[in-house]
Amino acid sequence: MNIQGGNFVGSLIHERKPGYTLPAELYTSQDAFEVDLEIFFRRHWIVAGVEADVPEPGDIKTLEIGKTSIIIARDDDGRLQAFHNVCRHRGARLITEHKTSVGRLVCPYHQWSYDLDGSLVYASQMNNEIDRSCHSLRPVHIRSIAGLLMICIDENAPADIDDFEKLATPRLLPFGLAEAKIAHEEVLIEEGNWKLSVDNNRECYHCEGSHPELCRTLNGLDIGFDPGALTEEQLEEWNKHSAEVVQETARWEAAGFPSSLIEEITGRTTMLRTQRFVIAESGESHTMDSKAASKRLMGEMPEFRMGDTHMHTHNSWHHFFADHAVVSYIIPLSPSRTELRSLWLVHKDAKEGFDYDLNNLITVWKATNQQDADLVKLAQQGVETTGYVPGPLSRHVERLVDLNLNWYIERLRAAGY
Ligand code: 3BY
Ligand code: FES
Ligand code: FE
Repeated sequence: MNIQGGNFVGSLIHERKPGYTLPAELYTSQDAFEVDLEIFFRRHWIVAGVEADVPEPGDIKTLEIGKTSIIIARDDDGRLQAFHNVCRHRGARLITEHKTSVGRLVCPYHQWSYDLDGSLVYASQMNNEIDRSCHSLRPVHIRSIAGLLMICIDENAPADIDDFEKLATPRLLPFGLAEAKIAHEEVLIEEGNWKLSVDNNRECYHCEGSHPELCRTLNGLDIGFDPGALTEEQLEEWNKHSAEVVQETARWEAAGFPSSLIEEITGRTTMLRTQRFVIAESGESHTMDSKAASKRLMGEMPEFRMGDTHMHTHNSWHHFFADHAVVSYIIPLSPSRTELRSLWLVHKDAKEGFDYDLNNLITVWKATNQQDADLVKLAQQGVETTGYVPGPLSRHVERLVDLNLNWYIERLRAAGY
């Protein structure tokens, strides 16, 4: 255990009762924050964007994970690269913008220049003094899962990214994400611990009360609902919905699009949950009228009624439709602040104002994100007071919250806490 405050965190995770939310300090303390950053954002694979973030050679984007700054670049051969944003001379930060485009990475301090594959090509005045081949930018693991970018900062990246890739690729590939473009990008700072953002995302218990726009098209029963011992009325709704899900899943799968539930969480470092959901009404997209927002189909989508391919990892959640996709991922900023970045993707040739109306494209998820941010803030306000004690999770509608929190505890234990 090499992280400060590790023993305190260790005692907290032993206190957590399955079926309940976490002890307060796991959501509020600086110690838990440091441990979380190290374990879940440096040693785990995290979602870090999409290929469309860096579509052309020379395009770069940066990402801040605590004090660690990472550059993701597309090199001259079109390959994805990731490095520490730290010059190999005296350590200056190389790139200060979130996104930019460069021919080479030139350090602002003494102008050491690096190729987009990270190799040092020129060190003014010192070119003959040093072995340039020993001073490449320090690499970070990066992988594109059919267009979704995953990085791992730790040198010993978990190997189960291979399983993740095998499972996720057939789901994502038909959406042609690698050739999509970003139609809109939005950053929300949620005033809550990152785990409260994730807890909130793993249930639809709150949907009816908070998401009028999303509830037009998303059926909350799809979010890990467990029918267990329900009333007859609830059971009737569940049975009706399940029948439709079975029928549509069979139709999509017969057409060659895997759709049934994959829930690989417990026992994994790189978690994945995905399923193609049925969209209500016209069945096309998460828009106010449920119709496709973009006239251009994504990738190899054969038609608009292709449902909602929902996917989540421990730091992200995604919805892939036939006409567009919404990719959201979080990075913790402090114990009580979390950055949520959402990207709306459309086919690269889709033209704004002609193929899609931007406002129509983003209305549902823009509203949903803000509603969720408001809820996360309320939850953080509560857990920060002495009035908070861990509360019980419903086994019908909060099964995934419990599963996720169990996973969180399990990963910390696996790391020696
Ligand atoms: O759809 C999502 O990604 C999550 C799950 C339930 C509500 N929510 C916004
Ligand atoms: Fe980068 Fe000197 S610190 S060139
Ligand atoms: Fe929500």
